[in-house]
Amino acid sequence: MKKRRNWKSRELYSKLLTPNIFLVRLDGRNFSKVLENFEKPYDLKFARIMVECCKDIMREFNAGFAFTFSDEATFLMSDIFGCRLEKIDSIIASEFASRVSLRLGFPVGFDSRIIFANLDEIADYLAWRQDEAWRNHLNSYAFYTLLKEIGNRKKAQKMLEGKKSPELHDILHERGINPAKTPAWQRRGIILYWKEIELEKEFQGKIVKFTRRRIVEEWNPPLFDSDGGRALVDNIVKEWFKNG
Ligand SMILES: Nc1nc2c(ncn2[C@@H]2O[C@H](COP(=O)(O)OP(=O)(O)O)[C@@H](O)[C@H]2O)c(=O)[nH]1
Ligand SMILES: [Mg+2]
Repeated sequence: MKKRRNWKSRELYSKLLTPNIFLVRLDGRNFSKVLENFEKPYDLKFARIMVECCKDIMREFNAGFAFTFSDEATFLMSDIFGCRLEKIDSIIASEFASRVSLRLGFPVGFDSRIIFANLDEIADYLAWRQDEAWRNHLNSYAFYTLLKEIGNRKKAQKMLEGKKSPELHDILHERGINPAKTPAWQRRGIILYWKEIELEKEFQGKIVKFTRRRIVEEWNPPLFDSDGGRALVDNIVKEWFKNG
């Protein structure tokens, strides 16, 4: 048999490892095009699809939480696939993308990256993504409001170029839109996490108590930069460890 090069040794990245606990963030590829025919700036149907797919991933890989807005989702995970980075990135992205595709009814893709975070830094990471959700929200509402008014995408984009949050606020207020009154999930994102709930059922004539882990969907999360937000994140992490 012809001698082959040692191809196994060319799998140069297969030994890259993640830490034991890490965050994974997925982002939809080309979703400004993919969601062209969906409700703008926000489509509740699409947000529900993202939430359902996040729940699937949480169950499949016992993720500690999922935080999603727009076409992105972050998961807290520990020690899967021997912490092999290529495996984790590719499997989580493909498992998520296949589920979103099935629910949308056409094929879509997601990229994936690993983020190193200590447990006491997770609220800060989430606050960072929540800032992005808020910026997106102001931008999208301003863009679609101007587009409706002037009917020209390029002109609407031009009018928003270099505008900071207070100016975007003004554009919306002048047109009767209060960006602090839109649905909370559009401004703050949606967090999903595990909670142990007590249940009881009758067994051989007796009431038996037992606990079950359920995923809670929080469509109105606190600001992760607030005391309430940090306390929620602490609890989520504790609950995950208890059952991990
Ligand atoms: N119509 C619609 N579009 C959305 C919604 N959520 C996200 N998107 C689109 O998805 C894009 C996500 O941003 P980004 O990842 O930077 O863009 P991408 O590179 O095209 O995926 C947004 O700019 C929107 O165009 C939604 O609920 N409705
Ligand atoms: Mg995207």
